[in-house]
Amino acid sequence: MSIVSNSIINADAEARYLSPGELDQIKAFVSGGQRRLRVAQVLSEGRERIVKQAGGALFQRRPDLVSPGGSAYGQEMTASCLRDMDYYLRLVTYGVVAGDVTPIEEIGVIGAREMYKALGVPLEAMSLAVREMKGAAQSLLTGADAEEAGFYFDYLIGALS
Ligand SMILES: CCC1=C(C)/C(=C/C2=NC(=C\c3[nH]c(/C=C4\NC(=O)[C@H](C)[C@H]4CC)c(C)c3CCC(=O)O)/C(CCC(=O)O)=C2C)NC1=O
Repeated sequence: MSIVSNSIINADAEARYLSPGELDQIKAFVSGGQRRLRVAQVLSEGRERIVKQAGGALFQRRPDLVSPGGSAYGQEMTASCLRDMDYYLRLVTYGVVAGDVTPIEEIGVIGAREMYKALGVPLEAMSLAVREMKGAAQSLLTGADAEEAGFYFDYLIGALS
């Protein structure tokens, strides 16, 4: 789940001490800790604004989604769509904190293709929604913080397309 627990599991499986390489990776993880926590906090606190802004941008770009016959048409469907966006933003914060895409993958990517297919929701539009969230999130972040968050959004954009 994180580099720390993974390294310990791997080392203990071989009943050995953590290797210099593993300790280096953990050192990098720990020294980036303040940044990751700061980014996760900004995203968590900005979640309403990020989802609202990105949702607006998505429906402006893809008016077909909220038109009759569209996969987010009607108040309830639009609400489900925005809720899914909030789910994925939450998963991005998990990834940022863990310094690892595994939580995003396990909770939100595995099986997503089949699920959205069954629901009649185009996956590529879900990916676009995440792309819009990345844009909205980056307006709240600068420099290396924006890059840190961008990595997890990019992972998700790729995984959902
Ligand atoms: C945290 C992990 C997790 C995910 C990811 C998740 C997704 C998820 N999205 C769903 C529905 C939905 N998802 C959408 C989403 C969209 N429609 C569009 O056109 C857009 C492209 C997109 C928004 C950007 C919509 C409209 C529904 C409702 C579909 C329906 O009721 O027919 C459903 C079906 C059940 C329900 O409505 O709650 C699930 C399980 N649930 C989870 O627990």
